[in-house]
Amino acid sequence: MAGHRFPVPRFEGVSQEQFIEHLYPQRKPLVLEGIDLGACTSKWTVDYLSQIGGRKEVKIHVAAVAQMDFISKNFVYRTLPFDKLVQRAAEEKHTEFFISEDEKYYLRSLGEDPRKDVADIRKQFPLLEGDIKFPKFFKEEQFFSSVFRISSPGLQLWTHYDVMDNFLIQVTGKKRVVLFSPRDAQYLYLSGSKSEVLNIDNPDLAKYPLFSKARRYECSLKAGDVLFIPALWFHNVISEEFGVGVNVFWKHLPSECYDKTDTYGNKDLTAASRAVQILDRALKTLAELPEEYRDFYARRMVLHIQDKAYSKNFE
Ligand SMILES: O=C(O)CCC(=O)C(=O)O
Repeated sequence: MAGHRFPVPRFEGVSQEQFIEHLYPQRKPLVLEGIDLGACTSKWTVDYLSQIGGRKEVKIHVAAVAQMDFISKNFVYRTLPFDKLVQRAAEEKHTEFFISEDEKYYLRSLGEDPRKDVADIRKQFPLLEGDIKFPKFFKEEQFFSSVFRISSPGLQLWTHYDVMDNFLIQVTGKKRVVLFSPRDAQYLYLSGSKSEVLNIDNPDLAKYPLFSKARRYECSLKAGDVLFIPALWFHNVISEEFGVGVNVFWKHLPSECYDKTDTYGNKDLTAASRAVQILDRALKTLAELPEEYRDFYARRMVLHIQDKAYSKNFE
């Protein structure tokens, strides 16, 4: 595939000061190695998680294929006790299954009432809390959520962005993450916060010709690695092995900028949603014009937006 590829830089033994003063302000993805994450990286085996994590019911994504697609919804939601989910996600073939014996599982843990509560594994899995330390690279009051990410081997999660800053902690297993800059959104064929291009390694360029222009940042995560994913950076995740991850979202901006009904960390900022609604109204108004005039004023509006709202500071 054509297009630019960049490795995500890796940093070993970074201090709180180095991260906050030098790395964080660049707002680019990076992998932190050697962060003290507690005992989870050695303790969280399938047996241990099944015993200590308990039998709490969790809602999971189940698919017959490895490449999960949120737009066409090629998966179903099911519930399983946490211990069963861990056991099934760790096996390649299942004797008990919902769709097929080689179905894939994905857990993105939720709050007690997902419509109202954000996920915090310390609350939903209190017996595991003592095993994991989150990187202390943001203030406690900025914390938003902590989420279990447990996936079957081979599972690929669709490309999407979130609106909060994020540490993706790889606790066990290997994962490949491909990221795209928010500045390349125009090449990603977006439907809401998700990209329509599922097969990022072998994309259908007849259908998605602009995708080859997207700059691709790539890293492999192993147990103990922490990937910093700045808000709005698109990410696509492939679990190369059964793996357990935890991601921590935190608020980079003042709390009032975020949508108060957002429990996932992926609803657009309130000012962005308002701007989009106003644009939709402007488009309805433009539709009152004959085609030749609509086209002319639409082009002028695009130029006006570029002039007034695009940042001059990004490469
Ligand atoms: O690691 C995963 O399974 C997905 C991670 C992710 O999408 C996130 O941290 O926002």
